[in-house]
Amino acid sequence: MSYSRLRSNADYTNAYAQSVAEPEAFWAAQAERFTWRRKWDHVLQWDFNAPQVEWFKGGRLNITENCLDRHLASRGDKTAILWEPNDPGEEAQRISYRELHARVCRFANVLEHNGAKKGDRVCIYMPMIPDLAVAVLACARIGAIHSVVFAGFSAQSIADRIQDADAAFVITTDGMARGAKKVAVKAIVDEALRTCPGVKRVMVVRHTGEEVDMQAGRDVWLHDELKQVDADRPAEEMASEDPLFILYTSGSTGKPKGVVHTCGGYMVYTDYTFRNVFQYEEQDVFWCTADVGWVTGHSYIIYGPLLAGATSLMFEGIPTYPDAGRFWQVIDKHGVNIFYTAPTAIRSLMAQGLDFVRPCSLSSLKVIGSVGEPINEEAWHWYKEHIGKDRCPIVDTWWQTETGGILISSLAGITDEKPSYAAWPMPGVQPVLLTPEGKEIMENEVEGLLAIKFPWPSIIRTTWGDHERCRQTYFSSYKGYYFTGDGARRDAEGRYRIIGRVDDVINVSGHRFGTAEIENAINESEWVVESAVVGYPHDIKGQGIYAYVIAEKPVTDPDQARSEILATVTKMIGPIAKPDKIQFVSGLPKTRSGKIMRRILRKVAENELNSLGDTTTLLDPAVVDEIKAGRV
Ligand code: 7RM
Repeated sequence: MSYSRLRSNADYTNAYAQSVAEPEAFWAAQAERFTWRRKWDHVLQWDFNAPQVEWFKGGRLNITENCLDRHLASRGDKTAILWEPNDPGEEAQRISYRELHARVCRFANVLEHNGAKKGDRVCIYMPMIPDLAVAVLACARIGAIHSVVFAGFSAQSIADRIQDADAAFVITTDGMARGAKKVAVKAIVDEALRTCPGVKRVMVVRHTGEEVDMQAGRDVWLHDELKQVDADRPAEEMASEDPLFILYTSGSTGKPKGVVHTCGGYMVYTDYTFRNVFQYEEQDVFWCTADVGWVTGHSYIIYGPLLAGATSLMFEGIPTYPDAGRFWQVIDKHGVNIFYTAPTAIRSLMAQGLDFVRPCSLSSLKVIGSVGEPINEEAWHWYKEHIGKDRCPIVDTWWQTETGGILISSLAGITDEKPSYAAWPMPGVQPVLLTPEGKEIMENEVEGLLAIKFPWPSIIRTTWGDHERCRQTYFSSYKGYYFTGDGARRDAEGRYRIIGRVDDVINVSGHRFGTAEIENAINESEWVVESAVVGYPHDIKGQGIYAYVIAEKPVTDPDQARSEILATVTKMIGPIAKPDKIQFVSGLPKTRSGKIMRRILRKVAENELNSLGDTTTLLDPAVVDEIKAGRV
C-alpha cells in the first residue's frame, strides 16, 4: 500500500496498522518514491542494545539528487526557496528549483576546489539567507558532513563543535542583521578559530558588506571562488548509512553531543512526515520559522520540503521587527498556506495584543503547526482562534534532534486534535510509557516515561566520535528501548500529551540546554565556587533559567556580580543561555553523599515553598531556610 498522502482517518489507521505489522514493507513502499542509484538489499537491520540501526542497507543515493535533480523536469521553474529578508524594505527573493540546483552545484565545486571531499566535516555558521541552504546542500552534494552551528552561539561554542567534529572547513558570512541589530559574524568565527588549528579553509559569503579580516591562505570569498568553477556537479553517490550531518544538542551532561543522521532513512522519513503531517499540496507555500541552526530547520525548511518539491519560505529576521506583526504580514505578503512555529513565539506575540494581528487577513492559511516545547492551552486556543481563524487544523508536533523528524502529531485535518496533546504516533512509530523501573504501562489514562520500542528511519545513529555515549544516553536506561528523556500522558483514546523533560535538560524557548552545561559556564568566573541551575515555569519562554551561585567571598555588589555571570554565559554558550534569575547562596542543599537535591532548588525557583518534601536527610538542612529567604 503506497500513499502519496494519507487522506482520511481510515488511511491513517490502516497505514499505522501496516507499519507495525510489516514495517519493512511499509517503509520500502515509501522509499520507492525516490531516485536510488542502487536499491537496498535490506530494508532494516537493528539492535537497540548495540545500538545499531541500519535502514536501506546496500542502497546508494544522494539526498540532493532527490531534493533537486529529481524535480527539474516537472518543477524546474517552481520556487524552491522563497526568501524574506530581515528588512521589509528589501526585496524578497524567489529561487527556482533550477536555479537552486545550479547554485548548489557551483557551491559544491567550490568546496571541492578548496579541498573538501566526501566524509569531511564542514562547519556552517551563517544567518538565515539562501546561501545557508545552498551551503548545506552543497555539502550533501559532495558527501561532506555538515555541522550547522546556530548563529546565536558564541565563539567558544563554535570552537567546541569544530574541535569535536574535527572540521577542517568553515562556511560563514561577513555579518548578519537580526531586527535592528547587526552582528559581526566573521569576527566571531575568527575568535573561535584561534583555538582551531585544524581549520584549513574558511569560505566567506558576502552578505552585509561590512569590513572583515581575511586571513591569507585560510580565508576566501565565495564570490571569487564561484568564478573559477563549473556550473554542474553530479551528485556524489552515497551509501544509505553514510553520515549526512552532525547536529550538536544539549543533554544532561556538560558537553553537547554531535547527533549523527544518515542519508537514506533521514530522506525517507523527513519527506514522509512533511507531506502527511502538514497535508502538503503541490501549490502550497510552506513556512517554518525555525532557524536552520536547529533540527527543525534542517528537516522542515530544507530537506523535507525540498524532497517533496515544495516552496519553502526562509525568513532572515525576527518576529518583532519592525513590529510584532511581522509574521502575520509575511503570511499575507507571500500567501503562506502552512505555517509552523514555536509556542514561545506564539506566547510572546499573544502578549503583544491583537492590534498587530487585526490588520492582516491570514486568509491564505490552511494549516498551522507548533514545535519545540509543550504548548499550553491558552496559547493553543489563541493560535487556533486568532491565527487559524478557527478554520485551520493545528498540528502540535513532538520530536527531537535525535529523532530527525516528527514522531507524534495529528495529521492536519485528518486525525483529530486536542489542545496540549501532540496526539497520535506517526505510522512506523511505536511509543510506550514506562514506569521508572522500566515496565511498560499498558493501560490508558496514565503517565509515564516516553520511550520508543521500534526503530523509525531517521532515528539517531550515533553521537559523533563516541558511540558509547549514544548507547549510554538513549539505549541503556531501559533495555530494548530508545529513551526520549520526556515524560508523557496517554489519554483514554491513546493520544499522547508530552509533559516535559524528566532529565536535567531545560527547554528555553524551544532551545535545549543541560543544567550542567550552564553551570560549567557560570563556574568559569574565577570567584564562583559552585553553582546549581534549574528550570522554572516562564510565561513566554516556557522555562526560565534559575541559577544558585556560591561565591568565594560574600558578594558586596550583586548587580555587578550578576552581570559578570551573564557575560560569562554569553561568552561560553551564547545569549540565549543567560540565566533569568541568579541567587547568591552560601551553600547548596546536598545529601550526605554530596548530591545536590535539585528537587528542592526547583521548588524554591517555582515558589512552591511549602512543598519542599523531606529535607532532614540533608547534610545541612539550615541552608534550605537561607535559600527560601533569599529567593529572587
Ligand atoms: C524538534 C525539537 C526536543 C525536546 C523534546 C521535548 C521538547 C519538542 C514538543 C516538545 C512538547 C512538543 N528538537 N518538545 N516538541 N514538547 N510538545 N510538540 O524541538 O531536540 O531541540 O528538543 O523538546 O522535551 O524532548 S529538540
